[in-house]
Amino acid sequence: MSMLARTARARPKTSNLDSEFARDVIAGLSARPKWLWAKYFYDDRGSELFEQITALPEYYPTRTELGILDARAAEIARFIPPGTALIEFGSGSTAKARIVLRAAAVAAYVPVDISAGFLNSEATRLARDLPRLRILPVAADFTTPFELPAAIRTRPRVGFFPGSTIGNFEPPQAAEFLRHAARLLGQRAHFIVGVDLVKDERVLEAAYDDAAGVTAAFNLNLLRRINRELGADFDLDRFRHKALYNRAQHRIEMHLESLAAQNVVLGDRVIPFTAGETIHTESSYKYTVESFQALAAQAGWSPAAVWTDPKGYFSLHALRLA
Ligand code: AVJ
Repeated sequence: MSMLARTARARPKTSNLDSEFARDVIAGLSARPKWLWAKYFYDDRGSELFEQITALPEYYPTRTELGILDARAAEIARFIPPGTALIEFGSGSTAKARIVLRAAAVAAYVPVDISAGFLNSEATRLARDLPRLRILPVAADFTTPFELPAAIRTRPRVGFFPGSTIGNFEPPQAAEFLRHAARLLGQRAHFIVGVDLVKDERVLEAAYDDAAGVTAAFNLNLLRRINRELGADFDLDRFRHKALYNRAQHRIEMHLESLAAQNVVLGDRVIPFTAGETIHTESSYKYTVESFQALAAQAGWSPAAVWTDPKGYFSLHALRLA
């Protein structure tokens, strides 16, 4: 089966009000406080904006993690036996995987991403650069159960989950995800996970509220997506991006704040906002090396190695099943 056929088939249609996207949006906007799933940021435009975020001077995670991967590629490769299938959760851009693919004897690369368009263009670029690598993209929401391609059934498996995307889960859901990943990857698997670390609040808040306004555009794009795909009438000029560090919960929160009392129409519903009311659109949890290892242990994963950068901003964990 061709890559395009596979992704086209797995891509859910979200243009009607019975879709899962519609149901999640209606449920979130009917709740108090209002909230939306961060995974819905990543339509094609959102994925592009996120790529721009990763290049911002304030957004340290991507370049810090790339630095760790570069410096430690040989050590990381020791956890990747010859013939491995490398399964990347929420792959986005393949920049990080490329470092691993260059250093280790990976036979098959399975990028899993919710954004089918972005997934396919990245897979096509990678295939051009690494013609001998078997690339098996899976367009799926990795937060819900999905199947691995049958072609990798007999291969050793290593999971790859960089970017601190695990920080988007509430800690109990992060543990549940790690348990699912253990089941999916199986018995002798390793898991390489990138985790952003607790640090100075000013550094954290700047990373999520950049001077150029790219993060603001990324956050507001969610309302644009709801307008386009669900026919809502959010006025993007009457909401603003807000980012704050919640010290008690070790998390950055992103919100969209209503600048006025207003009603938004979505299908047959009217969603009222008071002035200053917010929609909580993302949590990005920060861990210490120890607090993350404790979380992973709850899901059956033991620490095999951990690497950090000189400033202690970011951590990369190699886990194995105990
Ligand atoms: C892709 C979830 C790791 O939390 O840092 C970046 C997303 N949101 N700027 C993060 C994000 C705002 C990012 N993750």
